[in-house]
Parts: sequence; structure tokens; C-alpha cells
Amino acid sequence: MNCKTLSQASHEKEVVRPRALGEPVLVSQPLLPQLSELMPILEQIWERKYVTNHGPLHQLLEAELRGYLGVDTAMLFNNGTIGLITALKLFDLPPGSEVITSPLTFAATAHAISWNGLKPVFADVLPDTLTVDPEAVSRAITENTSAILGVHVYGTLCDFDALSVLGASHGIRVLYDAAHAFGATKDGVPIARFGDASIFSFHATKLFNTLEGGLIATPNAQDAEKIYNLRNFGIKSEEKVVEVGINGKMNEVQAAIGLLNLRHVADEKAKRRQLRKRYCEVLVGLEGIQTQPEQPGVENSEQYFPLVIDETRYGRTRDDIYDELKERNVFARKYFHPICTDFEPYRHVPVVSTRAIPYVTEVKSRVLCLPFHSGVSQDAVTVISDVFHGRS
Ligand code: T4K
Repeated sequence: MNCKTLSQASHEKEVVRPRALGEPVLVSQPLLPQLSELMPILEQIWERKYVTNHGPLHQLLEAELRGYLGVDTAMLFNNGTIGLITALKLFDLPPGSEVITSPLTFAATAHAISWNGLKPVFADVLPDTLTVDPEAVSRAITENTSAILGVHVYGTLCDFDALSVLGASHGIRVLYDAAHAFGATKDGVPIARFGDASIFSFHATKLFNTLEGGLIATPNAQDAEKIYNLRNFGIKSEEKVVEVGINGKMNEVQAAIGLLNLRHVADEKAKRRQLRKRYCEVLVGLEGIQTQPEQPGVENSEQYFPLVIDETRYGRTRDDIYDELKERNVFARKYFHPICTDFEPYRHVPVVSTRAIPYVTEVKSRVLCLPFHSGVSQDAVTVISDVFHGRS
């Protein structure tokens, strides 16, 4: 029996429901090899019964990544966070010394500094790139500063030139959290050739992933031995432990996924490039919507599609857009809001800035990352376009 009254039914008819997607569209979707490709490799691993501790697939992937990333040292890790922690350990920074980083990043960046017994110091970001502002970094440098940890946030590259000048003139290390910047190049130079070390994340949400995983890349071949020891409990030989190491090893199943994904990464990247183009086409001309800047000479890593939504010019807030997208089954993310200095462990730490009010404290409520992967259909782009253009 139909329990609705006639007037209820006709009223419902008049309601115009906004177009929503049947299936949820998430901000990220892991690039996965076909199971048919993976199974024969898993069979080999099972036959060998050698499943971790620098196995043959681990070694193969490491060698391939060394070539792909164009570096002398490329050392795999079980995740990017352990990679960051280990990279900071690599340079024997004085205990309690200060490491300057961006507050607009995933918590792991700041935590890696703290886990080393070092002090995170936050410097403001630049309005165009949202990467750390070299002038703010310069102001943040004290006699206790031992390193700068730049973040290529969303895959937008830090100002290498300015940060390397600061590093050299103050005799401090310059490292890069390159979790979002796999495969990026600047003027044809792979980004891990800049600075003392770059740390990548191979988490499932990253363009190139090993489900969980990470990597330290450095331009110096002599770093490999120490990183190897640090990654493996500091063990040098059966009876010799030479470092306060950690267990950072990647297992063979993860390495197998990595070897396969490395074959597919170019194709995924091309699809994302197309998606970026389609997003830009639908957003072009909308006042107050800032897309990721095109950096001259840079090959983008195609990791995220971030927007800055200025409500004073666009007329709606980031949170409005986020909510409406959600209603329509599109799950964008507010990366990286809250910023690190909003989190309990860093709440007391000020953001060093050249401005009276740090730009990061304004922009944090304006950033939004749209779903960005090959699973985003034309239908999804249309729904997202409808939301931004105020169509139902
Ligand atoms: N530095 C920076 C700048 C980073 O962004 C990160 C990590 C790190 C360092 C540390 O690297 P790792 O130690 O993680 O290797 C995700 C990732 O877990 C994290 O790796 C990433 N950054 C961060 C930006 O994003 P959440 O908390 O947003 O993840 P979650 O579970 O909400 O997933 C995000 C979306 O992806 C959801 O819409 C669901 C979808 N998803 C997720 C997983 C895990 C899938 O479709 N499949 C999956 O398997 O942190």
C-alpha cells in the first residue's frame, strides 16, 4: 500500500534533486596491477620462501627506481614516514636542534622531526605555490637550526635555488619531503638530485605505490651503506651492530607490486594529465578559484589536483563546496587542513612569517583536493562542474 498522501507525492515531484553519482568517487584510488600479472610472481615468492630482508624483488625494484629517479642512492622503506625518520637520522643532526618545515603538510612530516628528538620550526608558505617561503625560512634560522625540510606539497616543487643558498650559507642540511612528487623533474633534472635527500611515499594513495612503502633518494652514492644499516636495525654483520637502526624493510610482496606498478605508472600519469585538462576546462574563468600553478620547466608528478577557493571572490566557501560534493557522492579532501600547528603536539609553535598574519592560517580554510585518478569518469567531472557552477 502506498502510504503517501496525494499532496506529498505531488510535492516530491516538484523537488529538483541535484545530479549525484551512483558510486562514490574518492579523492584517491590505488593503482593496482592485474591479479593475473601478480599471481605468477607471488608463486615464485612462495616457492623461494624468501619473503623479506632485502630479497631479490626488493633489490630489483631498488635498482629500477635508482634509474627511474636518476639518483645514485635509492633505498626502499616500508613506508614514507619511516623513510623520513631515517633520512633525518642519516645526517647526525645535533640532538634538540631545529628543523624548519612547512605547516601545510601531512602530520608525518612534523612527527618525523619530533621522533628524532629534534624541534620542528614552522615557516609560512608562498601564496602561489603553497610551498615553504624561503624568506620566512631565512627569518626562522637560528644558531640552533640544523636542517630545512621542504615539502613538495601536492607535487608543487619548492624553490630549490633559494633553499640551497640558505642551506649552503648557514651550513645546514636541506632535505625534501617528496611524498607527492614521484617522477617530477625540473628542467629535465630529476628532483631527487636537489638537496641532501628526498623522501618519497609509496602509500596506496600515491601515483606510484607499493600498498605501503617509501624511499630515501640521495645524490650521493656513499649514503647507501649508512641508510642500509639504519634501515636494518643498524646491523652491519651477524655480530656487529653499528647504528641505532630501525626496521624499515619492505617485503617481497610489496616489491612485486612496485615492479608491476612501475610498468603502469606512465599510463596512469597520462590519464591524470587528461583529467587535469578537463578539470581546468570546467573551472576556467571562475573568479576566486586558484588551480595548481604551472611551474616553468617542471614535469608535474600528477599526484593531486588542489584548489584554493577564495570565498570573498568566488562567493561560496570551501566547506560549502566540500559538503555539496559529498551530497553528490564526490569525496574531495581538505588536505592539509587542519595544519600542523593546529594539532595538539605543535599548538604552542608559532608560524614564522614575513606577514603580520601567516598566509597559511588564511589559506588552510580554502584548500581542497578534488578526486584525482584514472577512475574519475566524465560523469563525475560533469557533477563536479555542476557544483562549482551552481547548477543542480
Ligand atoms: N609526507 C607527506 C607530505 C604525506 O602526504 C605523507 C602521506 C607522508 C609524508 C607519509 O607517507 P606514508 O608514511 O603514508 O607513506 C593518506 C595516506 O595514508 C598518506 O599516505 C598520505 N600522505 C595522506 C595525504 O593521505 P588519509 O588519512 O587521508 O587516508 P585515507 O585512508 O583517508 O584515504 C584517502 C582516500 O583514499 C580515501 O578517499 C580512501 C582512498 N583509499 C585509501 C586507501 C588506504 C582507497 O581507495 N584505497 C586504499 O587502500 O592519509
